[in-house]
Amino acid sequence: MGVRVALHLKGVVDYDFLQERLGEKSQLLLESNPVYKKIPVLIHNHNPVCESMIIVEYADEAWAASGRAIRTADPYDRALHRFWAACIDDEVRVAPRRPTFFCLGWSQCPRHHAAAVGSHR
Ligand SMILES: N[C@@H](CCC(=O)N[C@@H](CS)C(=O)NCC(=O)O)C(=O)O
Repeated sequence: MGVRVALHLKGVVDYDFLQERLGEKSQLLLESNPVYKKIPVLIHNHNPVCESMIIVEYADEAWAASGRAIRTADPYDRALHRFWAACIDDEVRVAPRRPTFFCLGWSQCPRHHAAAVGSHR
């Protein structure tokens, strides 16, 4: 979800949105993120970018001239953003004991997605 919001803020609307199936990992996902084998993955100009926060930062830089700036210029605000992103990541990892953050399912969780931008197939 965060990646799609970031792309929207940058005015990037022309991309393929691919969903992974619950309990399965596509060949594209395994090839695109061989280290963590997790989504989201952004594929831009055939280059995979992994990890939500890194993807958002990448989008802000790759489409710097279009849409709205996602990140603030203030270093402290940036530090706060990184803190909360890491915090949410940690909470999701312990999801079974924290129902508030529990993912609904592979294809239902708003964070369960891979987005492909450009001509990758
Ligand atoms: N730190 C990663 C976490 C990604 C993550 O946990 N993805 C989950 C879906 S929300 C996933 O792919 N889970 C499948 C698995 O763990 O095998 C990020 O922020 O992108």
